[in-house]
Amino acid sequence: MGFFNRLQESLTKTRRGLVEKIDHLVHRHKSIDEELYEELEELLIQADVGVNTALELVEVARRVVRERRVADAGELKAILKEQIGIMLDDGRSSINFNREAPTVIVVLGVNGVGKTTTIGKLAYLLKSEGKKVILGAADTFRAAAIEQLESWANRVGVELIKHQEGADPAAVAFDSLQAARARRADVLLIDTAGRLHTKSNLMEELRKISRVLDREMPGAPHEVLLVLDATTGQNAINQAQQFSAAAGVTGIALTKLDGSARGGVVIGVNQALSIPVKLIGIGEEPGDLRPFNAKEFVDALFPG
Ligand SMILES: Nc1nc2c(ncn2[C@@H]2O[C@H](COP(=O)(O)OP(=O)(O)O)[C@@H](O)[C@H]2O)c(=O)[nH]1
Ligand SMILES: [Mg+2]
Repeated sequence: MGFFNRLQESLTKTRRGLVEKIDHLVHRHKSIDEELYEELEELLIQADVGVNTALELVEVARRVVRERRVADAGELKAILKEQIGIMLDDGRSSINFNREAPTVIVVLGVNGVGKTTTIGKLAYLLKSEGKKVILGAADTFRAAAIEQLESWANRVGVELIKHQEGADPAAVAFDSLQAARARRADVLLIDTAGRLHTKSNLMEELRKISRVLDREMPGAPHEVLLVLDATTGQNAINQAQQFSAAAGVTGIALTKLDGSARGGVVIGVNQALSIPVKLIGIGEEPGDLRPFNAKEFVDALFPG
């Protein structure tokens, strides 16, 4: 099965919670009135697009309906599909590759969202594009975290730079960058811890990693990817707010869209912080990560 079909399948629950409800709504109403807009707003909020984004979408729908003199409620679905596509397609959804190698990508996020797995899958994706990839194991909090990344490195066939458990993550980042340069790697992917004793501690550690990288290679990291778990809905948006305030997030990798009923969060996350979603994860296998494409996403969500 191709990625598009699997994406479509992985959005089944989200489609049920959003698109099929829109279908029912417009069938019940036939004509477009105030009550319809109110129900639409509620339905969007329930589908995890977030309150502000829901309000914004309904506003946009109203404007389009007025401008195009739409009378039939049945046309509302196509308008929403179109406008969600426009919202998501902000032209910044691809990974920032630096002109000078290596491109340094730091991966952040709370425990369990899928950072390490996303790095493994991203290494696989980049390698399949002919790029030389190195991984840096800067989540030194637990030995198991280093081993997990190492097993991905072996599985995908890329090199890993690691220190002992408990080592300074910034030192691992520094050594990884040295190694990436020495071996002429195209991309360095750095894993980080999701939890320390306190949150301010974690944020300080992440800032230190960035400082050390920038000192070694001005401009690095070129991408700070925040990993968010799509099954956590509004929580994901809260995490995005916290991390982006502290760590200069440049893009989002949204994982676990497979089996999530909360795929609407893609729209909310993108809008709430104006940080583009760059990657989406739909499973645990190496091939289950894909650059985010707004058109592909809305086509999978709103088939037909
Ligand atoms: N179904 C599914 N599971 C995922 C996805 N990404 C990660 N996982 C699983 O989520 C769990 C936590 O992932 P991990 O990479 O260890 O998270 P980390 O703590 O942020 O590094 C693991 O069991 C992964 O296999 C995804 O896109 N889909
Ligand atoms: Mg991890």
